[in-house]
Amino acid sequence: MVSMPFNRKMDCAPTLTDKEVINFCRNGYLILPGVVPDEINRRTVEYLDTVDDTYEPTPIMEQDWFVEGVLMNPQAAGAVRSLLGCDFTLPAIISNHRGALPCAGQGWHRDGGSVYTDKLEYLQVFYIPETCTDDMGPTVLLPGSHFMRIKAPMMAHLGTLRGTVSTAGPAGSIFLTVYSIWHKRSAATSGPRGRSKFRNLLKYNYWRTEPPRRDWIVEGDIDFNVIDFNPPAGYFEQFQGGLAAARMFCWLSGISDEYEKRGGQCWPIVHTVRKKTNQMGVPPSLANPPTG
Ligand SMILES: O=C(O)CCC(=O)C(=O)O
Ligand SMILES: [Fe+2]
Repeated sequence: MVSMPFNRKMDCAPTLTDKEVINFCRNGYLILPGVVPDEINRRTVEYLDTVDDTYEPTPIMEQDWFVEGVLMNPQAAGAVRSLLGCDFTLPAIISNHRGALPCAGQGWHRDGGSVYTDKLEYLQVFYIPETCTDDMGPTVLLPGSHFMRIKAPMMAHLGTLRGTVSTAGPAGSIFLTVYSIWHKRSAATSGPRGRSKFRNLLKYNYWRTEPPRRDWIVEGDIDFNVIDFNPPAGYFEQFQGGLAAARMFCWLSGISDEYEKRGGQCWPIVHTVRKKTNQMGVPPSLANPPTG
C-alpha cells in the first residue's frame, strides 16, 4: 500500500499581497484559472473515469503526480500558505462532485458544519480537471456571503440572486473558498462534453496549524484607511460586510486585540478620508504614522 500524505504539513513561499488577502476576506473566494498543467488534468480525468468514479476518490492521494501537481500546486499552495500560514496541512479526504451531463442544479446552501467567525482555520478548495463552461453547471458563489447569517432551510428556496459569480473556467482551475460561503451547483444544460462526459469537481480542505500573522507579501506603502473592505454583493446592512471583512483581516494579521469596534464611523467604513488621515479605531499596527 502506497502511503498517502493525509494531513502532512507543508510549507512554501506565500504568493498573495496585502490587497489580495483583503480581497479574499471581502469576497470569501479566490479563483486561480488554469493553474494545473494539462498533463496532470488529463491523468486526473483518466483516474476518475477508470480507477475511481465514486464521490470520495480519496485514494487518488496515492498518486505523486496528483499530490504534487494539484494539492501542492505552486500557485494554489502559495495562496493557501498566504491565508493559513506556514505548515498548513494537506487534506485528509477528497470528494468528487461528479455529475453526468446534463444534470439538475442544487439549491443555495453552505456546507454542513459551517460556523460564522472571523477566524480562518481552514480553506475549502475546489479543482476542475476539465474545462467547465456555463452550460456544464459550474458551481456559483455569492461573494461576501461567508459572513451572512442564515439557516440552511431559509436559503434553500431562494432562486436567482443578484451579484453571483460563476466558477466556469479552463481545465486546471482551482478556487479557494471560506467554508461558509453560499454556493450551489448550477443546472447543466449541455449534453456530454469533454473526455469524461461528466463534470468532475474535486473538493478538499487544508487546515492551519500555526497562529495567524501578517506573513504574506506585505506591501510597504499601503494605506489601510482608504481601502474599501465592503464585499461586492450588497446584501448586508450598511457597512456590516466591510466590518466583518476587516475583522477577518485583523485576525489573519494576528492583531485581533487591536481591533475595536466603537460603532458609528469607525474604521474601516469611512475609507474616503483624505490620504494619510487615520480613521477612528484603525488598529495601531495598520495606522499611518502621525504627521506634522
Ligand atoms: O457540484 C457543485 O458544483 C457543488 C456541489 C456542492 O456544493 C455540494 O454538494 O455541497
Ligand atoms: Fe456545497
